[in-house]
Amino acid sequence: MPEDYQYSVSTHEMTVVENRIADTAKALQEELMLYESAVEIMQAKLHILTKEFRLGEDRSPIDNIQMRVKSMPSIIEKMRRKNYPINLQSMRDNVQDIAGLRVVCPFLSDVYAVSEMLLRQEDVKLLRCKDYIRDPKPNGYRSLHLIVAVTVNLSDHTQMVPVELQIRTIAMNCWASTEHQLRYKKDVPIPESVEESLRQCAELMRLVDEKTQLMADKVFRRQEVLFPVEEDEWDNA
Ligand code: 0O2
Repeated sequence: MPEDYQYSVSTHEMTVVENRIADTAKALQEELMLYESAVEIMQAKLHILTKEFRLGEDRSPIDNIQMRVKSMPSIIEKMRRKNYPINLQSMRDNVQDIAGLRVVCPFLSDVYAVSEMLLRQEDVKLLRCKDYIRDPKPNGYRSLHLIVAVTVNLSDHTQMVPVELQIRTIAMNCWASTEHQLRYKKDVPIPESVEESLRQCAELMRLVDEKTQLMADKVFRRQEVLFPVEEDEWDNA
């Protein structure tokens, strides 16, 4: 084979590979843009609810919101861990927590109230619900997980994009953040004594949630009793 022919074949091959890499990078960028948009839409929905509550009730069922789009290395790590094929379609089909929001609520009742308010919205469809509050993980983890599909309107079409919502109380968030810190290296197991202490802390947090809920019930009911006029008016109407 003449030398320059060999060279031109390999250049062609290089161009094919380069084009393929460029196409994949563009497709990934477009895909991640969809997840970023979905997070922004959900964030806007939660901000609207917060503002509405602050105007009407002086208190919001949402204390704070954190959000993120999973990084590419973290998506690939999850697909490897779960033995999913590593490609774009597999990512779309199997990884539903690329877009994620964590909603922290003051009281337990707020967790379910926020969940109901979001699921009532027409452009939010529930795909999956995992209630780790009613059914905590063996290590003590508690949180309400919803996978919802949110409508993203693009220039020429509409797409439903999955978003994971973790809705939890301040106490549940405190436990999960601490546990996450202690488990700073996922592949290194923590001692059984620490696991046990974490389970005990989770139980303490459950009691905190119970007690704070009781206080909230008393305080908010007391406010209703302090201003009974409107209620009487309604009763007599
Ligand atoms: P990151 O960086 O927080 O996103 P599935 O998604 O259903 O296929 P998975 O991943 O087991 O499978 O779902 P699961 O159990 O509902 O939990 C997903 C997320 O919940 C985790 O995301 C954590 O954010 C949180 N989580 C679940 N269990 C625990 C726990 O024991 N401790 C703490 N601190 N958080 C937990 P990632 O992907 O692990 O990481």
